[in-house]
Amino acid sequence: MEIKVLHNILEVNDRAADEVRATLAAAGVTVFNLIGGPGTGKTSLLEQVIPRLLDRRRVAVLEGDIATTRDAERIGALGVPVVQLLTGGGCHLEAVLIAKALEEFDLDALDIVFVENVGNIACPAEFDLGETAKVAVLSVTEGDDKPAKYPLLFHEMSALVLGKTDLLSLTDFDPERFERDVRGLNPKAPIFPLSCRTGEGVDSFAQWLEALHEGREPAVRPRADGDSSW
Ligand SMILES: Nc1nc2c(ncn2[C@@H]2O[C@H](COP(=O)(O)OP(=O)(O)OP(=O)(O)O)[C@@H](O)[C@H]2O)c(=O)[nH]1
Ligand SMILES: [Mg+2]
Repeated sequence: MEIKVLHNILEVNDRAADEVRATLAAAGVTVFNLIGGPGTGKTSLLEQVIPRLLDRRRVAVLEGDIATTRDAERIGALGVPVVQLLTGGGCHLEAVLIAKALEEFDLDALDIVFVENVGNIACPAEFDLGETAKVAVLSVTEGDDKPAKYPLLFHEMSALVLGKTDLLSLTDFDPERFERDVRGLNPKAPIFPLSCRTGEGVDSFAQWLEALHEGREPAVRPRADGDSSW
């Protein structure tokens, strides 16, 4: 008897991700997959960035959470289309769910879709969603050791947002050690220190998003000297 083997969940996911990628390419839509632990400031970042894009770009959001529609309500208040994806316990989003959710949007009427992944620094990095770029979202209050302890995300990311810089002086976060660890894992991805409380640093991240959408920036580029404002 021939036993059928489905090799692994990642293989199935990768096939769905390829289909998502093809659909997005045909529609000219750029997708940013925001990944970071619970409470690092992913939704706050979207609340800051989206208003900076809206006079030039048509934006929509897929909100991933285990439970509640709270983040989708926050994004809905910005006046952009949003779909809440509830995993019901799952710790990451998968491409099949993204494919289904994208059917809710008129992709020809969009430029940029943000995916806010489930708050988790480890599992979401393993799953290709067909996105244009993965963006790691960390904050200074989590500690500077997170890249070294959870390396996959930092290998996979095209950019890194380091949020809550307004709180830096209250923490023992060491920017030099952090950057050294990040560069050991990913020599090229730009790092954007910023604060969603003061707005400092948000403009340069928004400019990177647009440049990548327009093809002026590769998904991963070397960090320009003097980029850091911490
Ligand atoms: N001081 C300060 N607080 C911030 C900043 N960004 C976010 N916060 C706060 O951090 C908390 C979590 O922010 P969220 O944006 O909800 O975080 P999240 O990553 O979307 O959280 P989950 O979706 O639950 O994973 C909130 O109380 C925010 O007000 C910042 O730059 N500075
Ligand atoms: Mg959130």
